[in-house]
Amino acid sequence: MSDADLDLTALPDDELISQIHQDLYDGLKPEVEEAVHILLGRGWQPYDVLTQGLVEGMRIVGVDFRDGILFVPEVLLAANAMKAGMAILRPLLIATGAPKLGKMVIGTVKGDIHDIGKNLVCMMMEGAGFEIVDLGINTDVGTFLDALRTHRPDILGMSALLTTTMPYMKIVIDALKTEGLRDDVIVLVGGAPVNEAFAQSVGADAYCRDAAVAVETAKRLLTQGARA
Ligand code: B1M
Repeated sequence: MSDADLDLTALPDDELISQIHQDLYDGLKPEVEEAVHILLGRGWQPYDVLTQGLVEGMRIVGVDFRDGILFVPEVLLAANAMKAGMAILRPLLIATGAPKLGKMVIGTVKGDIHDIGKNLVCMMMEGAGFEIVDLGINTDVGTFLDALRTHRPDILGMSALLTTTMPYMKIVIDALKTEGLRDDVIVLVGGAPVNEAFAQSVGADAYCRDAAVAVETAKRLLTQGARA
């Protein structure tokens, strides 16, 4: 049966989740959108659709990208399909009516154009009650500094997906120190190649493995009034 003939509504939940993985892999945006709607219609929590469907699907894409089975054009299609699914979930994830907890400025660092994970962090933080100033991708140190001065956030978030761009986090943190801004802000870092030890070595306050951890960590450090 071709994908076009497949009736997604007829699939039980577990098969529909597997189908999302397949459709994400194949970059089939309308099918991913339809499956997300179906699961929500069946009463699934947006967070479960996100993590079990979209994030897991993108993990599988990442493995085959790494192994040279998928290439940039295919991964771009997958990323577009993922973003379309996230766009459906976004209003649901942020419409919690949670009281405002604080403000975060966040960006993907210079040289890096990966934004899916960062966008997910933005969505989850917004849902938890944080005001977000998203600087986007390829963010240079001047843009980070300007945003800190303009928006005076409680938290600075940085994302890097490449081993070649993660050192840029240290450039930003060093600039914060030079400019006397480091003590004013909690610095959280994340992204696939980043880890706890790296976060410590560059002088961040914490490493966040995923978006949910980013929310927990932000709340915890704000409560503790922690700054580096
Ligand atoms: Co790229 N890419 N990519 N890519 N890409 C990776 C990162 C890679 C690991 C793939 C691989 O080889 N397996 C590899 C990096 C290898 C390395 O550095 N060691 C790689 C490469 C090599 C490249 C290019 C160099 C390829 C090329 O051109 N030859 C190129 C670089 C472009 C550039 O940035 N200058 C490139 C390009 C692309 C696309 C444009 C095709 C596309 C990006 C589309 C987009 O983002 N709009 C893409 C994609 C999609 C990926 C993979 C497959 C998936 C990334 C993703 O979206 N994951 C990725 C493989 C992988 O990561 N396994 C890969 C899903 C997302 C939900 O997870 O981003 O990890 P993640 O975010 C998580 C956590 O990390 C954390 O929370 C998020 C949500 O839970 N988190 C934070 C992230 N940021 C945070 C910030 C925080 C807190 C938590 O702040 C508080």
